[in-house]
Amino acid sequence: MKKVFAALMTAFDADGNIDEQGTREIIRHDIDVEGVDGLYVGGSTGENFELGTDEKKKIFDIAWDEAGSDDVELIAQVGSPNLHEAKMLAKYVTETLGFKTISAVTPFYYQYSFDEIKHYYDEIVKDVDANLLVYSIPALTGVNLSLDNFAKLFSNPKVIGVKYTNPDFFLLERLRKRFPDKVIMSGFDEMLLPALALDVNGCIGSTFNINAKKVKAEIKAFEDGDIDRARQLQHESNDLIADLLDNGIYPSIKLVLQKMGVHAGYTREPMAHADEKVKAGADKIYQKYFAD
Ligand code: MN9
Repeated sequence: MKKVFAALMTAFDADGNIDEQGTREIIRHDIDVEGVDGLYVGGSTGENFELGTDEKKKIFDIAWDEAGSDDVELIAQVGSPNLHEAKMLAKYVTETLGFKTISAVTPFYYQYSFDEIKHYYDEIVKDVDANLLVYSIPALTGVNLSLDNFAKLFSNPKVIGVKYTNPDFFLLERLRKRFPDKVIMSGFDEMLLPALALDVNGCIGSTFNINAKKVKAEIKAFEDGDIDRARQLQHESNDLIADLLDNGIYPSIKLVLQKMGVHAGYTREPMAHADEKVKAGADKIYQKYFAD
């Protein structure tokens, strides 16, 4: 069966410090209640690009300590435009901790040439015994990789695939056909069904922190050939996702988790804390989709 990974959230206290206990509770909820197959640690959903290096390490420490011996796969996102940091974190998660798979966002902010991007990936994997998934999210990074760019990145055997957070399904189809053995993980939860039709290997997403059971049912329906059922489940998930996006996705997922008894804490500034309107919106979402 295709794998479902939660893009792990980070719980922060009201001052923006990492709330270790809350983050552990999110991990336990994802594994024990949602039944995810894996966790993607240190991604956008973990507010990773708001963190300092020691804080990034702390998140990896918490995830490894809490879930390292669980029957789930763990992926550590180590990338950023700070290549020295990315290389150090790659070593840290694989050697000090025991992550087998790492991922790195395409370097952003400066408009790096493709050769610079290729060099970045080769450097990150060079001295570590780990496989890497490119994290491609053009809407947030501005970095668009072409099919030939992917071919060059994938020519490094340690670069085993991509977390594909991109609505370009023509490129997704071309990638799948040209690289049947590479791992392609779908990154837009609301587009899972068309991605399944193009034979992705699984999915990684923020909303799977609260909605993984329905997503697993959708994947099962798809694999059983019951496309009507799979489409119905995607419609239901997308009603939820549309409401979450409308109310502010990260604070809303955290507030829904809170309602589920998980101390998911606050988002970190500059991401705004939930005000009364957002809290009321999240209450409504919880009542509509999760209260029984
Ligand atoms: O990890 C997530 N991407 C971002 C992937 O949050 C930037 C997705 O799960 C989206 O949050 C989700 C809603 O658009 O698909």
